[in-house]
Amino acid sequence: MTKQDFRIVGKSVKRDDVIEKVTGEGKYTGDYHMPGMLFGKIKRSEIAHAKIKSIDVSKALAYPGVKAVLTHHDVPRVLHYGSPHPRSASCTKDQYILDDRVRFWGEGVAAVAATSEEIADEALDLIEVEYEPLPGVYDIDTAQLPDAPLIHDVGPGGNLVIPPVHVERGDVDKGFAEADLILEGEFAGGRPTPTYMEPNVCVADWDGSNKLTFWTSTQTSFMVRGALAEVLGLPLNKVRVLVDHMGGGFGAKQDLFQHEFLCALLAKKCRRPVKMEFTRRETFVAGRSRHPFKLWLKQGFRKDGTLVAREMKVVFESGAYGSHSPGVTNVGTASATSLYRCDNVRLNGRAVYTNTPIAGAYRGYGVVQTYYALDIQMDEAAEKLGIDPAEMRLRNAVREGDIAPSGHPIIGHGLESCISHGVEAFNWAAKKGAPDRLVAGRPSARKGYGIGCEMHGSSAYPGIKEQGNATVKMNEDGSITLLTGAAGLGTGAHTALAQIVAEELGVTFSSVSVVHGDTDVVPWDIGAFASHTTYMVGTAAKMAAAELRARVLVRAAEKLQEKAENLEMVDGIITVTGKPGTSLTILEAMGPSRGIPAEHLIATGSYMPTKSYSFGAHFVEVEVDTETGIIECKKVMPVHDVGKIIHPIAAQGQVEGGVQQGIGHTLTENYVIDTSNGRSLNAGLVDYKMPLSMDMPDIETVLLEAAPDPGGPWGAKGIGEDPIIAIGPAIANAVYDAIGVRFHHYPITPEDVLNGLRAKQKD
Ligand code: SMO
Repeated sequence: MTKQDFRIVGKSVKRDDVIEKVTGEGKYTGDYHMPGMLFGKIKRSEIAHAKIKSIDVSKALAYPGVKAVLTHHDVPRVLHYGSPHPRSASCTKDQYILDDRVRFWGEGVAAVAATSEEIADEALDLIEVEYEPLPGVYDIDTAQLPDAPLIHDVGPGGNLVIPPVHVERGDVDKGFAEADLILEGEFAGGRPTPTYMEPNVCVADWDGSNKLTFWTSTQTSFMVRGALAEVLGLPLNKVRVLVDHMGGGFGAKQDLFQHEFLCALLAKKCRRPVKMEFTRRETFVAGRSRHPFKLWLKQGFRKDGTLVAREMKVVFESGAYGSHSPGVTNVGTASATSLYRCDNVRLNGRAVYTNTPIAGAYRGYGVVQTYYALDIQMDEAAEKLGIDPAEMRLRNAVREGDIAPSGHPIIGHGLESCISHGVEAFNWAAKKGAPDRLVAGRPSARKGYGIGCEMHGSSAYPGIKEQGNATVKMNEDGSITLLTGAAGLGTGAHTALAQIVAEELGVTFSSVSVVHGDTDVVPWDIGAFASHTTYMVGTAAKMAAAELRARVLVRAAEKLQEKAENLEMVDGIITVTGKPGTSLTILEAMGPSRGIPAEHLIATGSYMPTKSYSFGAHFVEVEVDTETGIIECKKVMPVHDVGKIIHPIAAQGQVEGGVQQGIGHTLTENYVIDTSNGRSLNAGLVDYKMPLSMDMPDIETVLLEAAPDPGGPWGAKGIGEDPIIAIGPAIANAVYDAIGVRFHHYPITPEDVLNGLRAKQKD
C-alpha cells in the first residue's frame, strides 16, 4: 500500500445522520403515516405444535372498524425460505405465509386490518381457532431421536434442516496419534436475541397501477423486493421497497417476515395503506434469535502447544423454520477450520428443527458458538501444558497463506499483531502472574483475567458471491450524491461511504450526500450484513468516484490546455502540478452553461469480492462474587485489526456495542423456552436481562491497521460482527482464572457460579 496523506478518511468527521437522530427528527419506518391508513395485527397461536381444525373469523369481521381478516384460506399457498438470502438457498422452502398448521408457540394464524391498532388488537380475541394438538419437540436432543415427531414433511429427513455439513482436511487420526495431550469436551449455548431498539415495522401501499410501495425495517431491501414479487406474482418493477433510518438490525432483520407478506396482502385487499408494527413482545416471539447449540470438541496438542488434530460436532437449533440455518451451519462449521491453525480437522455440523421460535442471523453468525468452544479449550490446553494462554495462542494463531474457512488463502493476518499488542497494552504478564486473585475491600470477590480471539469474514462464504454497487452523481452545482442500496442500520457505514467518495473524488466531505434504501432509485445491493458495507460497497463507491474524477479532470484538462495526468483535485479545486496560481473549480470545469452541464456525470462502481478476514483479541478482567455468584466484567481491552480505519469513532462504537452485546449473551441474556410445551417464558425486557450502561465495563478499544486487505478501500476490512465473538470466551476464561471453575456454556448465571463453587468444594 503506498503511503498517502488522507484528508477525510481516518478522521472522525461528524456523521450526517446524528443530529436528526438525537433530536428525534430522523424518520424511521414507524414514523410513516398516510391518509386512510389501516393498522394490522397478527393473531398468534397459543400452542406450539398443532393442526388448525377450524378458524372462525365472522365475529372479528363484524367488529366495527375491522376492514379485513386473512387466514390460511385467503393467502397464496406458496412455500418460501423465510430468508430470501442467497446463503439460505440450500434450505428447503419450508414456510407458508399462513399454514393450516402451527409449528411454534406464537406463530401467526390470522391477520386483521382495522382503523386503529386498538380495534385490530381487540378483534384478534374474536377470532376462534380450534386446534388439534400434535406432539412437539422442544430441544436439540429430542429433535434427533429416531422416533422424534416430525416438524416438516419437506427437508432431507428426520428433523434435519439441511443435509449435515462435513469438512475434513489432513489426517485426523494420525494427528491424534502424534498428540501428547488430548482434550475432549461438550459445550452449549442459550438463545440470546438481538433486542434492537426499533421493533420490526412495515407500511404497505398499492397504487392504481397495481404497484406495491413497501416501507420496511430491513437490512436487505432488494431481497424483500424479490420475495414479495415472487409470492405476489409481480415483476420486480411493480414492487418498490424503501428503508429509512433503522434502529438496529444485528443480522436479524434479513428475513422476509410473515407480517411483511401479510401487511402487503391486507393492503391489497382493503385498497388502503396498512401499517404493521411489532410490540416488544413480538420481537422475541416472532423475531429471530441466535441459534442455541450443542457442541462436542476433541483436540490434540504437542507438548510445545502445537495443535495437531481437531474433531468437532456441532448441532444448531433452528426452531420451527430453516431461515438462516444453512448459512449459520455452514459458516459455523467451516469457521472451526481456522482461528487456531490445525492441519488435521474433521468437522460435522447439523441444524435441526424444533417447535420453538425461529433462530436466524445474528451478529457473529455461527462463529460465536464454535469459537466459544475453541477458545475455552485452548485455555484448558495451555493450563495442562504449563504454557501462558497468550503465548499458547501466539503459537497457534492462523497465519499468512493458511486456508481460511471460505477456502481462500488468508492475505493479511492480523491475529498475531492483535494478541502481541494486547499483551503489552493490557500488561497481561504482570496481571496474570499476580500472586493472588483477591479484590481490595471485597473479601467475597475474586478477580480473574482471560483472553479470547476471533477472526471473521466479510463476504466470505464458500460458494456465494456477494455484490456491492454504488452510484455517484455530480449535480449541476458540483455537489455530489451517492446512491447506495446498503441499508443504514445505525452503524455509521453511510458516513464511511461518503468519506470514501469525498477522499477519492477530491471533494469536501460536506459536499457529498447519501441517498439510500429505495429499490426504484439506488443500484442493486445484496444487503447490509456480513460486516461488508464499508469493505464491499466502500470499494464500489471508490471505483465510481475514481471514474468520475477522471472524467472531471479530462474536462478540466481541455479548459486549461494541460494533460489530465498533470492535474490534481483537492476539495473540489483543480490545480496543475508545478504551476501554482492556475486553478479551476469543479463548476468551472463542468459547470452548466445556460443551465446545461457539460456532461451528465454519473458513474456506478460494482464490486464482487471473494473474501476478507478481520481479526481481534479481547483481554478481560472480571470480578466474581463467591457469595452472590454475580460476575462483573470490569475491564475489557478489545484489540482489532481493521486494515484501515475509515472513521475512528464509528469503528470504536461498533466495538463497544459488540462488547456490550457479547457481555449480555455470555452472562445474562437468554430467551427461555419451556421445554415441556414450547411456551416462551421471558418474552420481554422485564424478564430478559440485557446489560445496561451500569453493567458496562471500562472499555479501552485498540484499533490496528495491521493487515490491510487489498480488496477493501485503502485496505479497510469489516468490523461489524467481530467484537461480539471474542468477548464470550475471554469472560469464561477470566471466570476460571478467578474461581477455578470451568464453564462450557452461556449464559453463565449466578446460580451456575454458586453451583460450580459448591461442586468444587466437594471435590
Ligand atoms: S449476522 Mo450478519 O448481519 O451476516
